[in-house]
Amino acid sequence: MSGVDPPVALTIAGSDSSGGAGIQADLATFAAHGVHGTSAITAVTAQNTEGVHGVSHLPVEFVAAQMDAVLTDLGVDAVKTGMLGSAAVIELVAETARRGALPNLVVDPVLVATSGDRLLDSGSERSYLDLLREAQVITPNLWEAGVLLGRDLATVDDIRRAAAELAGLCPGYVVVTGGHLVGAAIDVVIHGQDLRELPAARIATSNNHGSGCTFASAVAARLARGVDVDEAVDGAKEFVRCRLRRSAAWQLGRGNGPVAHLCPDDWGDEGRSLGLRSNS
Ligand code: PXL
Repeated sequence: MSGVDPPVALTIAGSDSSGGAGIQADLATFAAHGVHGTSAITAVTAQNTEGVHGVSHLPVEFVAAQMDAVLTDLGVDAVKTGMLGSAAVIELVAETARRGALPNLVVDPVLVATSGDRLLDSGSERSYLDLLREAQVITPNLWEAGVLLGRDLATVDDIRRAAAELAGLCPGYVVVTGGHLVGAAIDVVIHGQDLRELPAARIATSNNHGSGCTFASAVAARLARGVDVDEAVDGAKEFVRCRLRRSAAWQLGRGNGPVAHLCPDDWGDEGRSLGLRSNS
């Protein structure tokens, strides 16, 4: 990156036609951080706020072609993965990471949509374990952590134990997000022996579609800007809360509406475009 060039981030993820989650959320989040967004699209979903109507997977070779085209040319500073869709694509990403080609890798292990619809071929969950080993940060929510570990999680104590177990599988940072807890939305962050809890009052809204993608992309964007991991996680949480507050009363669609990606504050000076201020 030269002095005038923006940092560059790559998202490897699926398209969400409703614009709340997936590639659409990731690119909007990168832009809000002053980070140039690039993408390798793994699948296209036909979905709205009520659910997923269909999924069309791209051939794994074409996912690889998109990744190669970007990685060999643009100088990528951070990479975020979302919906990978199949074991073959998960293995492709893990293999590319093992070659050292995916810097500052943030893995959001997307398994199911907010609506409960599956976003990963059944039986492919185990292939995630290989990819977790390569990540600098993983950001499963309560349900995803439960699927990865093969049991249901419901309480903050469950999250603490799950995060500690996942830390045994991922040498990077494990962030288990508690947005689906009943009560306060407590996230647990573990790196090695260090455990931190990030408590936050719940923002009462059903417009949370895309909040997980936005969180993981905000972490990746901050890493691309050279922010350290703890600070990136804290800032990303505040960034998502700001957006959840902004869209809390929206009535877009009949189901779980999108988290706000339009934030007029981002259009101000560069300091504000980093989303480091939590204007609501
Ligand atoms: O929120 C996870 C997610 C990721 N990627 C795509 C999605 C969703 C949720 O609906 O549609 C494409």
